[in-house]
Amino acid sequence: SGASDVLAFDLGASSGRALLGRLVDGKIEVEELHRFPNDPVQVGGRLHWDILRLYHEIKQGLLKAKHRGIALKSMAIDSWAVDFGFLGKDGELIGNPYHYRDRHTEGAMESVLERIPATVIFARTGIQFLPFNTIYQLDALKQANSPLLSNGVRLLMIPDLLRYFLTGKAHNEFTNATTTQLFNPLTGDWDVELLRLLDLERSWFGDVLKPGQLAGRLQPSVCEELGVPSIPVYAVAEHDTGSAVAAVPATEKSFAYLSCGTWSLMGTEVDKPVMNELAQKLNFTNEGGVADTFRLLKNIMGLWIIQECRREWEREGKSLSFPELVRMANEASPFAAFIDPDDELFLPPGDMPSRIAEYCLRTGQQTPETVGAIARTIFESLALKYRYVLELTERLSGQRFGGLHMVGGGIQNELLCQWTANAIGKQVWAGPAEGSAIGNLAVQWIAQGDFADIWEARRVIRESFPVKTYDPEDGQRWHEAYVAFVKVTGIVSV
Ligand code: ADP
Ligand code: LRH
Repeated sequence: SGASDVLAFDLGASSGRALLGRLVDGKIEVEELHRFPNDPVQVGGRLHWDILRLYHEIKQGLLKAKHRGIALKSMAIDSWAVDFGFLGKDGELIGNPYHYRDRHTEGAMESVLERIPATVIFARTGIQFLPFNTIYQLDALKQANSPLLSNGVRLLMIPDLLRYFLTGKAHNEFTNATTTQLFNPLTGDWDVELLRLLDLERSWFGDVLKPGQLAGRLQPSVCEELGVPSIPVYAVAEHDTGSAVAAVPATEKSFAYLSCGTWSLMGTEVDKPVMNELAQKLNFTNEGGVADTFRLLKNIMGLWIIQECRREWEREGKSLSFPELVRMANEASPFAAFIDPDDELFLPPGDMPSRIAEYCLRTGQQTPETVGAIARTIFESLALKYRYVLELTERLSGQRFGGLHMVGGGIQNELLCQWTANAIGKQVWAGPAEGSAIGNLAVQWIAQGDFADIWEARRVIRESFPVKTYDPEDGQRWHEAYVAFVKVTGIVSV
């Protein structure tokens, strides 16, 4: 066991995992100590986090480290953005947090935008308009007279909440705070004016920790229960996308990335948020990052669509692995149909094959019928949408990128990586797959002085994990496909 052993918990939509990180001879070694499901639970038509089970799994991860004789120096948690829980005045969690894919936010964004112009919200936050942002979830709760709001005294984002269970200390963390669309990156604080306009309590929101700040230590009751020492718990980039981008093994200061998991997040890292009219019009976001950077990026629906197809096929009795789906897609015929992955049809959980059929019908296309044809339509359409968003990123940032860094579990889909290179006509550099967890580890090491800064961390990540290069092929064919894709989907071409 080394002096540099740190533990990262990364709670993704496809699973949660505990990754042990260790520095050996100037390189990072990782080991997955624990992996566990993170399935939302539907109750009475509402979709919830299974938050206490996740807390239980975090404790299991700590126990596994203990049983392996590992003396952890610290730990940290990251997860997806926008979701939150409320503490009551007794300091206890009120209810199970809602999952952002719950339908209770339907119409909430439109309703808020009738009261507050989009330009005002964007000028104060720089955050893209997504119907499930915390701001709209809160407004939906407000309109429904939710007891959460009448009894809640403190709002904690999911990693804030789990960190609170571990340490007894309630803080908000910066990267996640920005995703609420209630945080002002120009003042570096919660936006009191937006809170006032929406009649939300300023006192729900606490002091904001930056990634790398010490958040607390395991509290006595936890140490006693598990029989472990009181290790430090750090605030890292607790927004998983923030951690994923921290782990991009870039050498150049200005680079394009695609964090490829349940969501596809594509953009570039900037020193200052880009909050002009064009950014708002293209619905780009400026999420807080590590080392005082921002992520100028756009959400793309991502592999969620194939995940949900797979779930549907499973319900029908067809059990298919991701590698099988990739193989079947490869055998199907090319460019048979296109979808816009970001059509709102695909946001809620449900029967995706039927929704794809519905989309094709609506747009006058032949419906892909077989599993392979459906999977191919999804992967090709994602690759084509990546080209679109990469071009927007270049236009907005005034940069030309030599290639695209891909991180996240989706890079195990080599067909998607190759098609992405083909669609964008540039090299793709894929790795590491556990981007978020590795970014989480890296920020802990920066905090402890093992790395001087994020750039040293990125260099070590590059030297520690394989990065696979994909050269673009079939340029002409993919360009023709792009033209067809733009026409069918009706997305405005740049
Ligand atoms: P998240 O962190 O959002 O839960 P991940 O980054 O773990 O997601 O990525 C999960 C996705 O990666 C899956 O939806 C799947 O599409 C893809 N994936 C994972 N493993 C493989 C594999 N062996 N082959 C192809 N695709 C894979
Ligand atoms: C990716 C992610 C993304 C958010 C979404 C809710 O996991 O955090 O950055 O927009 O989930």
